[in-house]
Amino acid sequence: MKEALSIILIAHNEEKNIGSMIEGLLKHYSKEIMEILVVDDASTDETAAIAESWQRRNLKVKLILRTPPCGVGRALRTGFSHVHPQAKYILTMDSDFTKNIEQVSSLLEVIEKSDCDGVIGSRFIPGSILINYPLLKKLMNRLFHALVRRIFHIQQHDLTNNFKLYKVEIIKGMPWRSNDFALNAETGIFPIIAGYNVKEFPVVWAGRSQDMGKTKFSIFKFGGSYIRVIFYSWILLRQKRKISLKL
Ligand SMILES: Nc1nc2c(ncn2[C@@H]2O[C@H](COP(=O)(O)OP(=O)(O)OP(=O)(O)O)[C@@H](O)[C@H]2O)c(=O)[nH]1
Ligand SMILES: [Mg+2]
Repeated sequence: MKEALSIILIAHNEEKNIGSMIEGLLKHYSKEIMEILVVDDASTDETAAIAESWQRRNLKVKLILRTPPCGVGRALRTGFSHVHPQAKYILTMDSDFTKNIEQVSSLLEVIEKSDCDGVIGSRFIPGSILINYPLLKKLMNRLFHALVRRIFHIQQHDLTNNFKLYKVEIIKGMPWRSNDFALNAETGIFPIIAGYNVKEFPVVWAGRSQDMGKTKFSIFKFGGSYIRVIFYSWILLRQKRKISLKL
């Protein structure tokens, strides 16, 4: 694959990680990468300055500066709308996913060598490794997945990890709705409900160590948004059924 990959890195106060993410991705995948879109949401630290210095040095790095209201969903949607028209694949990643950089090649291999439309970097299948995953977060995550898998008859085990590789047309064609972290659930569920062939590949997930800055996720703040995604998914499923009835 030659320069067909658009990578979206969402970032809010990630000065400790964003430089190594950009550097690591460019070092390992200069042949595959068409662009790295860093979507910064009003960071108050050096995140934007670091990304800008990379942008000056490398034409593939593009910094997108958002203004409030902030949010993971808003940032991802902004990233989606800026993807280069000639990109073939979109890879989404968090800015603290330095341990996943080497695994990008595995995701690319799966999508290139099989007939699938997308690959989810999965934390919950044999071969996955979890480091420092807080117990409450894991429990809520598993509960959410149990519900979603049962309601929508979904086979995949991890829908909410923001380490996903899709063909561009899938990302461009979905009715994304959430403004916050819950968009990471939509990017897992919506394409599957729409009928696309989505595979999983086991990955590492490492919680932040002390030198990686603070987390922005809170179950109490964002939990309700994940429940709303179940409702949005149900609407999408109904629309899909209506369309297939008409055909
Ligand atoms: N653009 C943007 N990015 C955000 C916002 N909130 C969080 N992020 C980014 O979303 C990603 C995930 O946030 P994290 O704080 O790592 O949350 P987490 O991965 O669930 O938990 P930890 O890794 O344990 O902190 C990181 O790259 C953050 O910088 C936001 O409002 N806007
Ligand atoms: Mg994180």
